[in-house]
Amino acid sequence: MAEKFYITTAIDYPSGKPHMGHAYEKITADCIARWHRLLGEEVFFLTGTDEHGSKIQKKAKEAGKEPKKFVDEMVVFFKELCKRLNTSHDRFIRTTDSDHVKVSQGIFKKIHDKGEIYLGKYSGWYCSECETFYTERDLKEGNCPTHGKKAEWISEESYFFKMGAYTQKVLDYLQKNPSSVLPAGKRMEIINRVKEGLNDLSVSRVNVPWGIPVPIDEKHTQYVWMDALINYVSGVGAFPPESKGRLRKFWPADVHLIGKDILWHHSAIWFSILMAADMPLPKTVFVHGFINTEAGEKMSKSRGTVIDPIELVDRYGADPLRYFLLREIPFGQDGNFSEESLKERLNNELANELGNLVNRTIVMIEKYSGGKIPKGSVDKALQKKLKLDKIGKMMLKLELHHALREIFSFIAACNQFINRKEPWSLFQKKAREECKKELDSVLYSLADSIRIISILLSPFIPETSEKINKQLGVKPGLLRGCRFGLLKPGTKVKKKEILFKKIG
Ligand code: ME8
Repeated sequence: MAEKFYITTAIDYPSGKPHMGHAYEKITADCIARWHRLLGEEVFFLTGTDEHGSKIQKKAKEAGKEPKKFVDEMVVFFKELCKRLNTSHDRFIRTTDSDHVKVSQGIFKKIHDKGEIYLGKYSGWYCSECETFYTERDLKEGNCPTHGKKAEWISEESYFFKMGAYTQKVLDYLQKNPSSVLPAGKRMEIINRVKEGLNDLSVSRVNVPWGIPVPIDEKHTQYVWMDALINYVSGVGAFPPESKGRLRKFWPADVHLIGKDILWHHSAIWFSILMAADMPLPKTVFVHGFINTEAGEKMSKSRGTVIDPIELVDRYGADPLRYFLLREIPFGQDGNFSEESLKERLNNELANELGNLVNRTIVMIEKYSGGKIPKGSVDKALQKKLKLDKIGKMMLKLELHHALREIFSFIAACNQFINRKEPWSLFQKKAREECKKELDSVLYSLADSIRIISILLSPFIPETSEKINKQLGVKPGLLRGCRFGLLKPGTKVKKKEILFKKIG
């Protein structure tokens, strides 16, 4: 039976249009999901939107709309983003979906019925931008430590989750499981915070009507994180005991992919909730870095440095944007976005290295072999240049940028192979049997290598991979097809338009 792999992104606040951070998270998650499909695993990839809570309620009011109408309109942009980026998600969940509401209430009730939720009064600070409670000590001159916006004072009746009681359990779990939070530095960061102790968490609001009603007291709505985090369970199935196959098969998640600002919510809070609900914990919470401006600053609406990812796709195409983000930014670290660097990588790496290799090879097969892949054997020295094991290990360690660099070194090796073998000279001398044989083997080596390159690149730049397959006349392959010599001689190649147009 195929192994399963379940990956999620954070679900985005549809409070404004999607930004580069949203695009980056979806692209990286999609690349990982596609890699695991290549491994032959059964993959479930979940993304979506986080639609309740005071932040959305405020934005809807500012827009003069009912919250549901507001999110219905905004979600269109997020779905459009996924489509334009070519993400292969299995479900786009909205926290207003009725199955999610049911599951979210089910988990709340289960924890309550176990005696882990009690009624009390919350008095403290709250930032509606990140929907997070803060103590006086957390704030920076009265402002949210993450957003710098003024925190508001809240004093109201609230249900509390006894999160304080989970301090030691969460700490033990983090310490015993090196892969629970990655990269390692982020795990240490969270261990140190949890060591300071967890407080009981306010999990309901009486003054935020735009939320899921608390199942045991409809005056209250569920705290938006107590609703949003549960999407990872509802998105892949339903809450036990109703759940049939899917939840049982896919839970726990293999990877929750998130940005660094929400690590606390995904480790301290989420781990405690799951422990209270008697559910297994995710295998890895992977924290990616932030995309900053060219100058290394946070993208900001007021400074006009926010870039619309859909506009970038319009200008350059999805694959160049995907390639740039996956190659340029070491996965797990912050990175800067620069359109100039994107253009450089598009012109030099995608057009000159990859595009040229494919184009030259197809043209030569047409000219020197009547458009059909000749019979030949793959050059042994060239085969050795492909470090398949290394690439596989890098991908499992989520070193996406290293894996992509390694695939491109093989592309460079193929280009060097053409220059060294000079198929055009061999063609001139084709009357000599050994030259004809050598020419056939060079062409076969190149075509077979490109077939393998196309498989390896399919998680990174899927549209390009499809185009290469069409030109080579082959079907999409799996990782086990990355063995040399599998390309069928006689296959007809089809020259199409070049893969990447250079941009001035
Ligand atoms: O936090 N670069 O939603 P969100 C990279 N609804 N990633 C970034 C980024 C940037 N500049 N800015 C934000 C939320 N992100 C909650 C999540 S999950 C149950 C609920 C990342 O729309 C951010 O870290 O503010 C998060 O992982 C994702 O984008 C959505 O952020």
